[in-house]
Amino acid sequence: MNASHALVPGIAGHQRYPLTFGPSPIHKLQRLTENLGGAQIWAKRDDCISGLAFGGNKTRKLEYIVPDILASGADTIVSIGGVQSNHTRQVAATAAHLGLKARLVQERWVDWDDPVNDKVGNIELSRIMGADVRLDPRGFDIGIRDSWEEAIADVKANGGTPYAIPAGGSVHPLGGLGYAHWAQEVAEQEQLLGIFFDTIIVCAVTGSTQAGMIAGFAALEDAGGRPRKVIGIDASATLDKTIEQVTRIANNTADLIGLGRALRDDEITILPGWEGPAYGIPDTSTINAITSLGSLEGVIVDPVYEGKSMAGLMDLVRDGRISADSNVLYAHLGGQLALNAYSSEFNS
Ligand code: 5PA
Repeated sequence: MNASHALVPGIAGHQRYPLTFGPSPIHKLQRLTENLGGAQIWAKRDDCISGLAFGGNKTRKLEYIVPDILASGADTIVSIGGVQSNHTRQVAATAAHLGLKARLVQERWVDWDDPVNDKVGNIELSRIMGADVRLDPRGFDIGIRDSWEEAIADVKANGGTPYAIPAGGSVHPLGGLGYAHWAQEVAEQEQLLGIFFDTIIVCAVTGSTQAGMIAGFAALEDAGGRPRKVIGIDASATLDKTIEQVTRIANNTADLIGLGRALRDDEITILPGWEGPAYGIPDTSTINAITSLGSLEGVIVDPVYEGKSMAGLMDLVRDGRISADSNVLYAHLGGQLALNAYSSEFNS
């Protein structure tokens, strides 16, 4: 497959409003590769993708949602996440960039009593960017939330015109397109680097990141590309819901890009084992992954998402479940700002 064939058919038919600098960089994690002694490990850095409040995976998803926001004539984007949601921070940045208001519901998704949890990191930045941030005591669930529907109704009742984006942008009809585009970007970068990544590792919670990748890579494969595995690492600790949501969004995204078939079961892989005791709570494997990657590479991952997917990658490479002749691409999706609320984990 040459570069001109490295296209996800159908993605070009969807409008994209640029919020990113361009393709996110891919680089080798050489010292981690040597340390684990197996597969070759590379990272694609969506944490370095944008100048809008540190970017991350939601910025890429929002690129395909913004045209619809602008067409709707809305004046207020309404969205939801946990107290330290990366998604709501990226919605706040996008709203500021577009000159719109943001109304953010921050639920108590994590039982985490760090005294600065609702003051620093993501939530601090959302406040700086002028979002209307509302704390809500309700707990974690990746589905549609009453608190979010109440916020939408409240904006309307106060004369505003809301545009609603669900948690993680995932259940939004266009939520998977950003990562279908990511698949195309990977194929183009592979041509430049002269490498083929047979295994992708990605953190999964609300699902549209992995779902978009699955749809995008299926389209590349159907267009004659080599098969590869997209391994989701669950960080929701509600695995069945995440599998169901990834499957639904992957099929919806496949329709949007004209795949012309349903996705097969073997195209959807989400592994448990590194989610820790609950969503948002790290365990020893999470903390070890964070400190190992930090000390080996100077690359930072967070305790809610990327530390868990990195812990999964490390174990899968170490124990040979990912074979030593593999080229692995770790999708770094951002999220480091939440570390500000987890300093107690790194005091020694
Ligand atoms: C998030 C999500 P998905 O929700 O698309 O599966 O992505 C998981 C994920 N890595 C992985 C980072 C850094 C993330 O922020 N974050 C949510 C948020 O509110 O921030 C949607 C849960």
